[in-house]
Amino acid sequence: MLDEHNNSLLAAHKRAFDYTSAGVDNLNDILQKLMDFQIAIPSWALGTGGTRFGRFSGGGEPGSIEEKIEDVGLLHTLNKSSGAISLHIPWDIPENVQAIKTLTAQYGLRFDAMNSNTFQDQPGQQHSYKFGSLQHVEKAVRQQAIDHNKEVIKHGIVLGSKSLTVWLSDGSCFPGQLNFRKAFQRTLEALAAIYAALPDDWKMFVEYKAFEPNFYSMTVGDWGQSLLYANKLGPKALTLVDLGHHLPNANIEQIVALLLGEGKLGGFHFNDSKYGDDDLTVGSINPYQLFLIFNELVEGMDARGMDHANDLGWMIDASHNVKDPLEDLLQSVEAIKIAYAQALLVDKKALTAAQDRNDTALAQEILQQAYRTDVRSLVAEARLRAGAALQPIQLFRQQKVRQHLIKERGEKTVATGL
Ligand code: LRH
Ligand code: MN
Repeated sequence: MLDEHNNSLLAAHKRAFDYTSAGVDNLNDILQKLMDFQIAIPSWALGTGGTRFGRFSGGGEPGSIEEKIEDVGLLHTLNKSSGAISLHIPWDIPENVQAIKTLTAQYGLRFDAMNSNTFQDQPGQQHSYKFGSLQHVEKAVRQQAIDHNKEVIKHGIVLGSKSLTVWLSDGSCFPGQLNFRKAFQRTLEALAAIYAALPDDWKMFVEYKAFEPNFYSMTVGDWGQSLLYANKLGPKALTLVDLGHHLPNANIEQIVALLLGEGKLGGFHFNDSKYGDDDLTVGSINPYQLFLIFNELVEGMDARGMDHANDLGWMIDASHNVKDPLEDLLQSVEAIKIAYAQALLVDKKALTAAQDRNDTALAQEILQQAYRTDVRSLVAEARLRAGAALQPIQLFRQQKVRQHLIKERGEKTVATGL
């Protein structure tokens, strides 16, 4: 199917690729970097998401962790760019670990960061997280949350994961509800207990968020607070930037540059948003911001001699209310690859020279020359050389994959997650 699809599109692709690649100096280096760049797919975003106002299921959703791995395997077969799955506990507790590892390996996938969940009360849970988890005024609640995170690490160790993402919904909804200083201190001590349980070769990502589900303060509310925790915890603790977790008009590319400069940037949850934590398709609202973020990433990683593909955590964190979840994820991966390719085209020497001469207009010309270059054929060529589809969504639709999934799984299957 892939070969038939690619052969039918090859002539048009070659024309576009020959045109765009003609102007590119380090072409093979860029294509290799694009082929190596893998983005982890969230296990909680393979079904239809919803809001408090409603959820409209699309059918054929994965009803088990096995089916979730199959769906990520399908994405990876189509774009050879989704080579990892990020699990959320307890939404995805692997019953038969060996079978799960074998299935995952069959699709050429690995397990990226494990995600803990102390933002929901599980059936039969002794203590409620209504007023927080690691920040909670009661030691027993904090201990319960610490134990849960240790459980998540254990699950990750047997699966071969090498990192834990801690996102805390902890905070307050009203002035006076919380003593910020004590909440910070309790959270730090609890994170330190979790940090102590990390194997030597693991990382802990501290994910910050400006608001929701608390609407007055969040106890890990912005990049500064996340950096504070990560610095106080130790070298295995790093910050995690979820693009949707900022206040309106925040300059995320500057935050990324500074965290990278400090050697404390751990990774990303890619998505897009216009208002709040909308978890929309990557690059669907503000693709220029995504390009500017990758421009800072390439510049900052090269300045530190970092390996683009492996030295940071590249993950999607999105929710699909109106699109087919798999098409939405294919579009998100494509948008990330396009932004990365454009950033690799920036003439860094010329930009630095313009900056050193305060030639602001020229600096913008150099930056937008790269942003306004249509790099889709470079990204497609990287897929072709990796044995994937030139046009993944086209092939997904041509092969009526969703219809097949509905026939196999039915209309009503619901995937665990948000
Ligand atoms: C919180 C968040 C976090 C996940 C959750 C599914 O908004 O971004 O990363 O645990 O979404
Ligand atoms: Mn996130």
